[in-house]
Amino acid sequence: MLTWHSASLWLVITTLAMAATGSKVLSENVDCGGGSVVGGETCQVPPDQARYDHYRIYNVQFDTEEQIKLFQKLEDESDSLTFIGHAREIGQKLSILVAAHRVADFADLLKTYNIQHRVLTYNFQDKIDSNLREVLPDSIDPSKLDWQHFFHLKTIYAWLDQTAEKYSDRLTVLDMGSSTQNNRILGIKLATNPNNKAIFIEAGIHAREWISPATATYIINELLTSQDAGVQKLARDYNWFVFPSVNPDGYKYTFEHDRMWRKNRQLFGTSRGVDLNRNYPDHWNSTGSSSDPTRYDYAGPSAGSEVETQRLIEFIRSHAKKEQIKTYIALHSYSQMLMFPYGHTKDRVYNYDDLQEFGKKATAAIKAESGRDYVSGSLYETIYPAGGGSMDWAHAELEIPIAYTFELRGPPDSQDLFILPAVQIQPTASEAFTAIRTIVEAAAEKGYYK
Ligand code: 0X9
Ligand code: ZN
Repeated sequence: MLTWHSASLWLVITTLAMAATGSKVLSENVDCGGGSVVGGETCQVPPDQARYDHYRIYNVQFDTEEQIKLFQKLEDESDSLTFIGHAREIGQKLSILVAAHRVADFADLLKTYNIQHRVLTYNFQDKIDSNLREVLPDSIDPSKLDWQHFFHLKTIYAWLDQTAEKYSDRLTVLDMGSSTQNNRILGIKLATNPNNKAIFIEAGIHAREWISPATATYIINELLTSQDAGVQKLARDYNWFVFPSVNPDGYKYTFEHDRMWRKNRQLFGTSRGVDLNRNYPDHWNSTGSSSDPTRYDYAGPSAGSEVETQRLIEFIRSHAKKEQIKTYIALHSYSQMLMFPYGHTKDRVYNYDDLQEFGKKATAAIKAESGRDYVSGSLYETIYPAGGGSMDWAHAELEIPIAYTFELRGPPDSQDLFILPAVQIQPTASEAFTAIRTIVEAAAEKGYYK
């Protein structure tokens, strides 16, 4: 008879052997969660998926310096609290995803230090479950791609191919190369006139921000099919480069294993991932990023260390001048913001006044269209200091004068964080496109595309 000790030793040995050979866990002798070990076909191996059952979202407000210091320390020392932003100033509100096993302890802390707060969500897994029901299977025909559902990378890429075939006079699929895990980084070029100035749109650098790739495909579709004379003019007068998923490994991982994954999937010993929006060679690792691979904002071992960063840098370097790229747009979520450089300092870019003016016009256009409030300003002033971002790099190194980063829906006190319900895809993408159109038209008036 096996004793408890020898049984667990057996488990350790088999597990190690399986890990070493990379073999799959077998369906026999598996504890399926009911506590009893069953064998054979009656028991399914649970999928390797992160779960967020009974995780809560708290929205806290800081009224004293002491509270701010306390929460800065808390963010540093805890990996079971996911801060959406950092504790920085009095009056600031901040959302924090609290792991189920920390709820009591966290609630006690709020009480002890008299911190104003609201619970936005009691069971974050519910939000994820409904969101996953809004994904169409990766086996669907790409012609079924719409803006009422979310789509796997495979479907998005098949849709790019199919659309390029349909509009072969204007549209070509471009390949930046492969990611860390050998997924392609595909995008499109929409061009009607080689002399046009060009606009570059980067989406999906943060894996969990699914509204970003969805907005990218929406924009491509609008530019091709809209009956609006203004949109048709935009498609005619400018050439467009749109890359819906510049972090394809991360995007796939959010569908298969962890809906909340943000970084790429590069391996660093026991943990994975570089925040690709901290990895660019512009004030790299100077502020608002981490040198610790376990953190969500890990800047990487060196500037431009990541394959995905290198592919994008090479692409922009070789196309910016030749294709006259004058506008760089990075799509993120959430918080409803429209931001321009710099990210690393409160110093102002040479065209600060223009970027501020176009940003204000764009947010007013969003307000008029949907009633949504977006805040605009320099990145440093609007969200938080952050160095090594793609937009700052494009503006600084390649002198692309019009550069913006969007934080799309939901609002700063969203109950779902990055898990935007699919009914919001169409209106979110539409208002983002309206904002881009407003920026481009305003910049054209000021002579930026001469
Ligand atoms: O932290 C980020 O990278 C962005 N926010 S998000 O919640 N989408 O992760 C803010 C943009 C920082 N960007 C640059 N410094 N360019
Ligand atoms: Zn982001």
